[in-house]
Amino acid sequence: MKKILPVIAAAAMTVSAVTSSALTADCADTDNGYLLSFSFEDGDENWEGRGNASVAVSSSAALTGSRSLYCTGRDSAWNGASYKLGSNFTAGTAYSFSANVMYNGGMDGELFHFTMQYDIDGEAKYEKIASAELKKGEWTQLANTSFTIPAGAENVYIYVETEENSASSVIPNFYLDEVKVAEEGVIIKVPKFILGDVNSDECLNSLDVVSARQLLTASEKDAELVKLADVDKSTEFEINDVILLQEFLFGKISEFPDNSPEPPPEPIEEVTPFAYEKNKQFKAAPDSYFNTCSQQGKVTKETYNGIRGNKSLNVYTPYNYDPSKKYNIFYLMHGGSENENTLFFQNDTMIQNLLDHMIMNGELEPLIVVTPTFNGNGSKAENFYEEFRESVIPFVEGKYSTYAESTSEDDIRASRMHRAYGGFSMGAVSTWAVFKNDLDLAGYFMPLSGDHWTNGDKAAEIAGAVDSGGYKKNQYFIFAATGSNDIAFKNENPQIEAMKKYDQFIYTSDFSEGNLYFLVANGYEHTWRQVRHYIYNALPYFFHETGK
Ligand code: FER
Repeated sequence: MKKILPVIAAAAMTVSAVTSSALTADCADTDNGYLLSFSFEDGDENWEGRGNASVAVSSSAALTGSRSLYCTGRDSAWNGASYKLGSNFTAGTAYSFSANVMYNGGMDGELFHFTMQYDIDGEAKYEKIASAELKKGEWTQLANTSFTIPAGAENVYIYVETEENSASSVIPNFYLDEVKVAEEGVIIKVPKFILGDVNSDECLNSLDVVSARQLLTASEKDAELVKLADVDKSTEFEINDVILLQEFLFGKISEFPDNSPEPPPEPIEEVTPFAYEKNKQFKAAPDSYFNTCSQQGKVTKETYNGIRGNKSLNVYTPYNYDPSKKYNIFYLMHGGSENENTLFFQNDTMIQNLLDHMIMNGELEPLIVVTPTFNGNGSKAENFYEEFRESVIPFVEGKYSTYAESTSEDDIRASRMHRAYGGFSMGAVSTWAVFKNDLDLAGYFMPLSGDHWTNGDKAAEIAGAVDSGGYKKNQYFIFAATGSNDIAFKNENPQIEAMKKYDQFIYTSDFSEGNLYFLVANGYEHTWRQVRHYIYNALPYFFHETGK
């Protein structure tokens, strides 16, 4: 239905009638008196991860504006994104609730729930506010205009989760945006982006001209309003946009000109090609590679204050490290009863010498290698992935030059094909946990002599992480290794065999064709003196795929 709107032009004060197709929006009121409204443009707004899940603001997807809340690391269907309602909400009263959800991983048709948790007489209860089956990649609203917070309820949370009895074995990551709560009966609409609707009432009229003029002179301009007011999409909001808006409302122009800037060219892929072997056989590094090299890199001890307190780590920068260049980065974790110094300062490691020789001889591109630690302050191999995400990557990559444009989570994600994680023994345990929980942060994994520690199905959990994140087979690579006499062989080998049965993995050391390989060195045991040779074999295979 077309609606004819009387329009008063702010400049000319002439009355005119407009019949443009852009004006079909229902101009009846939109109730903006929300009791709560979250759009996640400036932060997580006190939303929290539920269970083992984490939440973080992301610009990878948005229903409105440019950001949403991204929920990752879910181990169970009940894990999700959660918010505690304040004391201004009254038990026994009904309200209108709305949340918008989108996911990319796993199967289509996942059933999502918008749920309330509350205590009655100290006992936790759960009730669904709204549910819907989602299509992958499509934002869907979960809403209920009349949901009563039960009488006597305390500690009331609203949260988003997925169906416990889902047919899919995958527990997908998801995005959440535009969560609103209003008085009972209020129909909370899915916000629409209407160019020129500067006062966001889903209706184009002279009031928008008034709002646009106010915005023009405002000292601080809201970025979302500027997007609505920049009707020619020039990325600048200027007087010209206000004039265009008036001309449009007068019927002088029937559409806004599109002055969008040319999109920037696709970035050139910065990976070097590599002659992979399909069935790489173990080859020991020359003994001389562990002696001091004529072209030495540098090992720098750094201290940082992270989520598990004050800790230190070591950073290897290659010979002629140039902070104006970008470097691939490999995080390498020690084993049990070892520490961040093990890899560089022991006779049976001296990894810096190995790296120096490989780089000098052109077998390895110059890269940064970091040896953090899972010791201390409640940190352990199985939970290091949290500190890796929250503290270690931001600290190291804020200081050293990698492919991360900034230390924002989005920029770290965007550079994941230039980031690797590996480790020995308990360090391998940490590697599988990083694969499971931080697959959005790294593309290459090197578990050496160790398996995935879980009470669940090892291979299913690792394959499940791929689906949760919605990754393609050319976006994650595992080069595992151990020795035939290594005590961990009996643990790692069955896990790899089980993983081979999953569609997510194609077994080969040619990473242009597949993504999983297990190198076994004949007779080698559970010791760095031998294990360090696996790095010589595996590391050159990393960082040659774009993931595109
Ligand atoms: C394994 C993973 C980790 C393993 C041993 C470890 C024997 C670590 C042991 C330790 O540090 O004590 O698969 O197999």
